[in-house]
Amino acid sequence: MGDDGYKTKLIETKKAWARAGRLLTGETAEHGVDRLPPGQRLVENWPVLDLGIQPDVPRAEWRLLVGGLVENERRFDWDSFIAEPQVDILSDVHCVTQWSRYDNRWTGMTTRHLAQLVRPHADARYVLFSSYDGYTTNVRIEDFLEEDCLLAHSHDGTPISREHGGPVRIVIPRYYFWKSPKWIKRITFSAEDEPGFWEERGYHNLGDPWLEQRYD
Ligand SMILES: Nc1nc2c(c(=O)[nH]1)N[C@H]1C(S)=C(S)[C@@H](COP(=O)(O)O)O[C@H]1N2
Ligand SMILES: [Mo]
Repeated sequence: MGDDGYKTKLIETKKAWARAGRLLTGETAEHGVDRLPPGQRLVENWPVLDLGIQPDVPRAEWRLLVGGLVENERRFDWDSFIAEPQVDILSDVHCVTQWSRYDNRWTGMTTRHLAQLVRPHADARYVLFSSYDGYTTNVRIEDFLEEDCLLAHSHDGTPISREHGGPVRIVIPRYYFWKSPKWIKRITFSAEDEPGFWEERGYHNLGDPWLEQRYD
């Protein structure tokens, strides 16, 4: 996919940062020791980052297809999604553009519950995401199945707004926030890894903020 129609200037700036290795402090922090990862600053507000497209997907029209290397492909609409067990999970957000936001309370279905429903094959090693704005990203299956990962529909007790990725977004707290796709449309379990939008544009394939894995 090209960058046509996206917020081209921002994308060019972020690609240039990746090339220059900007924002790397050279420090490392051990996960869980310091709460703020190296090179990050704490914010109280919640910045919006996207490609300049914020798809308007009403709950009634939202569909999510979960497939690929699974025993039971599933297609969710809002009612079937919300009928599954719901949990609240508190986590911190770390964006590669250097802001972090503590104590976000997300409500939704855990990725572990989803995996129980679809039953990924043993050779599924990666999880690939695609969204209603055309955004894509990728994680390893073991990271997707960490116990704090979920498909979230609410944040701090209110439905996730359109700008923040409602009706449903993925939350994968241990990585930079670009690994948490908004407006989720499709989840594919795969034997092969496939770099997503930012991974193809100079960003790290994993994106662990504690190791400052900002750029490739
Ligand atoms: N579908 C989609 N998901 C996305 C993005 C995007 O452009 N489209 N941007 C990513 C990036 S770079 C960040 S930092 C976070 C921003 O989420 P927020 O706008 O809710 O803060 O969403 C991530 N998920
Ligand atoms: Mo980001």
